[in-house]
Amino acid sequence: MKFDVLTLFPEMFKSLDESIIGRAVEKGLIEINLINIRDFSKNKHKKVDDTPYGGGAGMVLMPDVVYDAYSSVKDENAKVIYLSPQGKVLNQNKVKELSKENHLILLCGHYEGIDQRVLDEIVDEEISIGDYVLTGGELPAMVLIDSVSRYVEGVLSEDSTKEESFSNNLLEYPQYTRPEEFRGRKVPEVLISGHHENIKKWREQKSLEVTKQKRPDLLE
Ligand code: 4FD
Repeated sequence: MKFDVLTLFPEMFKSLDESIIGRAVEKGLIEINLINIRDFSKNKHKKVDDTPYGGGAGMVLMPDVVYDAYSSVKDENAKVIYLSPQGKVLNQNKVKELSKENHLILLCGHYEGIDQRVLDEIVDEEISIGDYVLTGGELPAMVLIDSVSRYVEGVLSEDSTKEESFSNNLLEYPQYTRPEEFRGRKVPEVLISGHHENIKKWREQKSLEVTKQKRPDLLE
């Protein structure tokens, strides 16, 4: 899976060098290519934005600069995603669907906005990571890269995406490790019993219980 990220702040993506995503990049399972939109400014001062037609506060990213950044990576088979609070809210089903793509181009906007004409020209899908506003689309792009990469073959161990939260519309059962007693709290007896069938039943029961208590909306 290849991710091309169009951003004014490529340095923000350094956190993806860590842990599981960092390892997936090293192993060549995913590729994260950062494109600094500013590199495509035609201006000697590297200007990328201008005042909005019609007046008002703030600045607007100029369409030609964004289009040239896009042109440097575009490919017929790529899907272009614009991260914005106006997009469809991301969920695990959408994540799974996106993981079947080979090439995603992620466009990170800003509070200042991007000229609508270049959005109309290049964007295939507008996605939001939740109903709140951030200073930029970079954190949402990282959320998308992380969540999608988990479904790329080889990134996680064999069955770790099979039993996790949301995979069956239920939350995960609680986990325990040593010691058997911590501050007076004991590990549930059944988990120590070694009775695999009872353990399975207990975990299913707990999954349902936890979901009812924390996220009843998932059961509706
Ligand atoms: N909820 C999200 C995405 C981006 C963002 C921006 C238009 C603001 C929240 C386009 C307005 C981008 C989200 C940048 N905030 N801020 O996914």
